[in-house]
Amino acid sequence: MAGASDIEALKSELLAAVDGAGDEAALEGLRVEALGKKGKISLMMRSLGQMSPEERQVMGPALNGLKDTIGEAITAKKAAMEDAALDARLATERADVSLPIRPEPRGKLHPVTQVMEELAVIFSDMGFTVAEGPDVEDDFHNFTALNFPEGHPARDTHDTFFMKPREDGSQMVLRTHTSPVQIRTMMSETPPIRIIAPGRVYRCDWDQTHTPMFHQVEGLVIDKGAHMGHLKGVLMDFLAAFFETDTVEARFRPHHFPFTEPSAEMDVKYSRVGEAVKIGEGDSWMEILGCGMVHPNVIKSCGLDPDEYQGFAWGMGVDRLAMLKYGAPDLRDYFANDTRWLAHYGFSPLLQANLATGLS
Ligand code: 2U9
Repeated sequence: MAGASDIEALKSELLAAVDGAGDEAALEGLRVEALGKKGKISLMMRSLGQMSPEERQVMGPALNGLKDTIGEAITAKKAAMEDAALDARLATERADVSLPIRPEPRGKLHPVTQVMEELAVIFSDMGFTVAEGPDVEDDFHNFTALNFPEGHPARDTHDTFFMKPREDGSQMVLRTHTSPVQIRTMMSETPPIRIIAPGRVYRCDWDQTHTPMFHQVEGLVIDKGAHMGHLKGVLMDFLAAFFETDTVEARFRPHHFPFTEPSAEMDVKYSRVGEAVKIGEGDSWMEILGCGMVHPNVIKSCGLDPDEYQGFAWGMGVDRLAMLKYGAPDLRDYFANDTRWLAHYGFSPLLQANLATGLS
């Protein structure tokens, strides 16, 4: 029959075994061996029945105490094993968030993409939305609706790329300006309209300042009370934001476009700073964009009443804006796909243009 010394011996033996258990399976084996139905402690408990009441009074609590002690030791050892496993996993999976990202970013945004982003940010802030349309256009949207009469010499100044004639004799063109986008918007939406239309345009021309494909951004406002004062305000605010200056000095010279009446070219004062220019200082004037009030014939072509609605519009070259702001001097380099040029003149894709922390 088991005595107090047997209980002490079993306790030491089991505690040592729990302490030495190498993994959770060994621990589970120990639990069965000690506390299971046929375990050592259970067998000892069974012998309580053969004891005298006095012995039972001593041995009963002692055996229950042993059962609790071993149960607690197993639970504690199991928790320690789980903690150690978690610590080991965390050590192998640790990430140093202060390290620069890998692989190092190598791609750059093209200056034209950067300028397009900047334009969208500036004009969105003024309440404009960005509109897009197809590169291949029909004659109506590219010319007729914009008040270029058929056979009129103004069509020739656009150096148009014509597609193969279709069976009915009509010919699609590569759009020579983004103005067809505004035509489509005026025909499908109800004023007030405030949009910018950035995108690729095509003209058959190739030298240091002309490429057969280039980028334009045009803007259009159609509303009942729109006037030249609004046009001037929008353009002055745009130039100040884009060239990041408080002082824009501008003049409007009368000009002619078929789609606007009156029409003007806008010049700004500038000085040269290395390859780029500084707008708002200096003594020279530079033409920056064309603009005007939308011609009543254009408003009529889009199904709107020119006695009710008027509007203003402007257009400028995005590539030229990029050259002025960021200084890459030869337009042909913009489309040469030279990664050394892009590494020098490109922009980080991780730094998005915004008005709060700066455009570029
Ligand atoms: C609609 C009505 C009017 C868009 C305009 C200009 C003046 C202009 C040139 C600048 C340099 C093109 O890239 S460039 O060669 N554009 O001077 N564009 S007003 O006028 C519109 C457009 C659409 C319905």
